[in-house]
Amino acid sequence: MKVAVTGAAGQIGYSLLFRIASGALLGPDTPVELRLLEITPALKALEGVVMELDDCAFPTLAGVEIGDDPNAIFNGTNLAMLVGAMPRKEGMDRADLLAANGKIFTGQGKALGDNAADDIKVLVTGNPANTNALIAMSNAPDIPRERFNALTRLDHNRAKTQLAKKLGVSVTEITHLAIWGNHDDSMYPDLFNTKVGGKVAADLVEQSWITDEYIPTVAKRGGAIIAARGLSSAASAANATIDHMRDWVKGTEDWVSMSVPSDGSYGVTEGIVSSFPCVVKDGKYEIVQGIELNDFSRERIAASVARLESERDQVKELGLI
Ligand code: NAX
Repeated sequence: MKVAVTGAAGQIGYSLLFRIASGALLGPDTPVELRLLEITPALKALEGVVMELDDCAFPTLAGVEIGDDPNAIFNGTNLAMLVGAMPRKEGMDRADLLAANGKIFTGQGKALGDNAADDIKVLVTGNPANTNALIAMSNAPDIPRERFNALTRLDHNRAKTQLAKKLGVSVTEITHLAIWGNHDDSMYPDLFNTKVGGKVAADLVEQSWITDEYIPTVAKRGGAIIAARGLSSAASAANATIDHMRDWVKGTEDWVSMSVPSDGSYGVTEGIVSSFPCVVKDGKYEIVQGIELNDFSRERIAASVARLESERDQVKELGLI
């Protein structure tokens, strides 16, 4: 399997590549060829990372190719993890950030459309992930839309652990958890459908805890990690990227949170890339249907979807989609 990673010399890349190469993504029996994209000034650093990959002698690593040309790197790619993005710099507002990333994701979307394998699956981690996925998807009209996802699995994993800690249970007891909406501080973890040892999670905690502690803790976790570590989350983001792609390829038993192009389910505006509870079978995800959402959940989801609509409108105005 040819697995492309962009932003490969970055922080997340430094965790992600070694896990993919060691078999954590596709298992011990599937050789992977890594195809690593970086901007030209970062290629030297990337060469160093490749030396370290060599020095691991991973049995599942069949080869590594690096470069700064997306057309060459995406050639024949089966799985693409789009991690590299333009970070927000001082003086940049959200519109500047969307425009700067727009250039990257229009180009990479086109390059994927022109060069990737027929079974390509694309997962966007680089922020603003949902809208970057929308841009890439819109610029690759020959790739089915449902092959473009964005990462909300890190929010999902954070939400699971915070709930497990509150209730003093193992994460393995928690099922049917899902993040809805955008990967930003408006994302909504729904505890009214989450089960803990068969019971409804929301019945085991106070509503005030959900509103005032739980949701803000999950939403602000990235900031808390920056405050403590001096750097943004990287190993956990790499882990979530692997979790999402592995489940998309290999299938799921429980619900997982995936940001996918909306088909209008639950009133989420069609076409935007929003997080839903999903299950995967035979390499295809489905948005879980028939979930009951109470007024609180509907309000929170609508607020997050409104953010996504606003980002979509901005990138439309910029001519990126
Ligand atoms: P780094 O700044 O360490 O690495 C990013 C790398 O991308 C750099 O090496 C840079 O040279 C490269 N890059 C920039 N433009 C590129 C292009 N056009 N083609 C190829 N490579 C390019 O950031 P890192 O900490 O690794 O984070 C990467 C992205 O993940 C950021 O956008 C970040 O905001 C996002 N995150 C997303 C998360 C999520 O849950 N969706 C959580 C973690 C993370 O914050």
